[in-house]
Amino acid sequence: MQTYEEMWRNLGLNLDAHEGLLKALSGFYSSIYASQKNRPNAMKYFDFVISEVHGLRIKELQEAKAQGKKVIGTFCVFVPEELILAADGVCIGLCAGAEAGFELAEQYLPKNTCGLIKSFFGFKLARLCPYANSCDLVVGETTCDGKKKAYELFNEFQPVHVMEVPQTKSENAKSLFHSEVMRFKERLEALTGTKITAERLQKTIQIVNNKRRALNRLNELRAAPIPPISGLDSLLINQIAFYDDPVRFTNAVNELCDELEERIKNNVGVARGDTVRILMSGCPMAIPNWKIPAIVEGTEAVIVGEESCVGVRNTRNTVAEGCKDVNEMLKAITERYFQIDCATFTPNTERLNHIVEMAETLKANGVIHYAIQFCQPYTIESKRVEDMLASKGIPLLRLETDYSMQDVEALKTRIEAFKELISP
Ligand code: BJ8
Repeated sequence: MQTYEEMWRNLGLNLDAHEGLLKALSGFYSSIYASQKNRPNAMKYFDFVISEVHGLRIKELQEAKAQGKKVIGTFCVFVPEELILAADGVCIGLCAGAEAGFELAEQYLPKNTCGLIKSFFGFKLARLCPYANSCDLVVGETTCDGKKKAYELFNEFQPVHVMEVPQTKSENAKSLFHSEVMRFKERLEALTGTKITAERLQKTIQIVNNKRRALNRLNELRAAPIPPISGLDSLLINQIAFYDDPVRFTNAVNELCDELEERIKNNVGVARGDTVRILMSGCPMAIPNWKIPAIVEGTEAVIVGEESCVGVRNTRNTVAEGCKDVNEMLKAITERYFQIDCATFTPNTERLNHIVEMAETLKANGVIHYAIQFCQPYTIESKRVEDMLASKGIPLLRLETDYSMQDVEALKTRIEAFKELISP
């Protein structure tokens, strides 16, 4: 622990506040995760990774930096990880899911800003995040208004490269995004001094595709009649995907899936076959945002899927492999990323269809739509989700909440009532 303290001090963290945060995180984690029954053995790896979330992984980042590598932080799944790795960078997803630092953040941002934005801002200002402080570059994007305006202010504290992400799926918009992918490539090459060659990019496309394939494999196994893994554990794995070493992580997920396949064969799982199955849909849940899943699974229902950027929205499409040169690869990257059905796009019909498809494949009894309070894109789009699901006879509960624990009892009551309503 001594070595980590030194490292945290060198990273400029507020050691007292940081210690408080780690204590709270570890208490929250054990109360939610340790009480789960019949977890797969292979979850031990992910438990270990989370126990070292600000320790070993940060040490690895410092070692990578000492070898001349650059650490690049991202806030959105529109930022191509393949390019960062091909430029010999380390890619870290930075979104934060806790309200620590909100008061400081509110000196810069309106109170009624979504928690995700206030959280990344607050963590930086309160000097709590060793990931943000390890970054040589932070990549923002013009998705929602809150984020794009917050990056202008964030740039005062850390260099930010903003990628322009369009708001429609037209051909013009795709060309714009393609030019942004190329501009990002150039920025990365200038920062790292490493040329992104066809050989390098081909390899990193495979690395990231393999990570997505492993996560998709995990998600598909959750369609089994007896769910082999909880929603809480699956969410944790999807959260860790953003900051762990991608090759090591992929191996760990595949090992877990081997175990889950055995469980399915032997009718072993985390719940009985008649348990209420819920699909979660909506805003991303960054660590340690486990509030809703903990309440849902605390009612003895099981979450069988996440239609979210910390979930299937981030994994379901892969980049075409087998391209001959860098230009073709950049086009393939553009095609893949442009399929992401974020609510900041209009219209966003693909997402509505995809939610129905997921609910049917995973045999969900109902869908819970989750929006972070003050997130306009997802809160407004939830009406269209509701209408679409109603037309297919799939029940939906719309929830809007923040990162505080004040509404836990009220949420519990609503979720329990929904569960009763959809019980088979
Ligand atoms: S691709 S979902 S990661 S933008 S919750 S900050 S939208 S006000 S996170 Fe997202 Fe990329 Fe889209 Fe995914 Fe704004 Fe809403 Fe806050 Fe949000």
